[in-house]
Amino acid sequence: MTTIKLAIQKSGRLSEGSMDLIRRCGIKVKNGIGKLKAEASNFPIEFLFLRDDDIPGYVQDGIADIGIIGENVMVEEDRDVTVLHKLGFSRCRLSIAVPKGDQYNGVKDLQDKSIATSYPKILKNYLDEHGVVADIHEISGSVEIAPSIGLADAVCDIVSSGSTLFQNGLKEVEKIFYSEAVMVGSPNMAEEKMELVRKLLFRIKSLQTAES
Ligand code: PRT
Ligand code: ZN
Repeated sequence: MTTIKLAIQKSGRLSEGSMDLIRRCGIKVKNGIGKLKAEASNFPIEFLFLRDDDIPGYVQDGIADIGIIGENVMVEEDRDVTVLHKLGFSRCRLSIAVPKGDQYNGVKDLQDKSIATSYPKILKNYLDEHGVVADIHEISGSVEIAPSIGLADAVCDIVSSGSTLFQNGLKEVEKIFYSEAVMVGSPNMAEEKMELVRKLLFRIKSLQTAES
């Protein structure tokens, strides 16, 4: 029997929303969370629990058929995957922030500055579009402390409420990318699998219609 494999973030800001969506679709997950794999008792689907950054690659390579990730990760990873549906949770934005005492009049002020980020591709695209050349420092975590320890003049990081920036003495000056959770799929999925994916998407869309 055909089954589809759905890659979900193992633990983090997408995990709860992803599992909650599956449950609300009426899908019963057997042998629970915390493991690396799980199955459902009433839908031909298997779950793979992974780090979010690895999901686009797994979907591209067909290890998973579909996955749930933030659009920020999808664009940054730049793999051969297609967005099947926007899911409306884990909304956030990617923004540039500078120390709150700094003068800032516009994106041109970033010329020749150093900017710390975990999203070098999205940042570079944005700077290129605005004709600004800056020194992009790729770091994988704790981006917001970079200016206070002298590592960079500015940061480009995910913002939700804005309180992390505030606590680190930074002000948001450019909102460069808006993101929410999306379901992605491999562009060359077999038709029998696509049929199951359509069934799942139909349930998700019905939920969203009922809630709007
Ligand atoms: O371990 P793994 O690699 O799977 O997880 P991760 O640490 O890379 O990601 P995680 O769980 O932090 O976030 C997963 C996804 O959730 C992100 O890729 C975004 O699409 C989305 N998301 C939504 C967020 C936030 N909101 C968010 N607030 N991702 C990160 N943050 C962080 C941000 O990095 C910053 O440190 O929260 C802080 C800012 O929050 P505020 O509310 O203080 O502004
Ligand atoms: Zn990650």
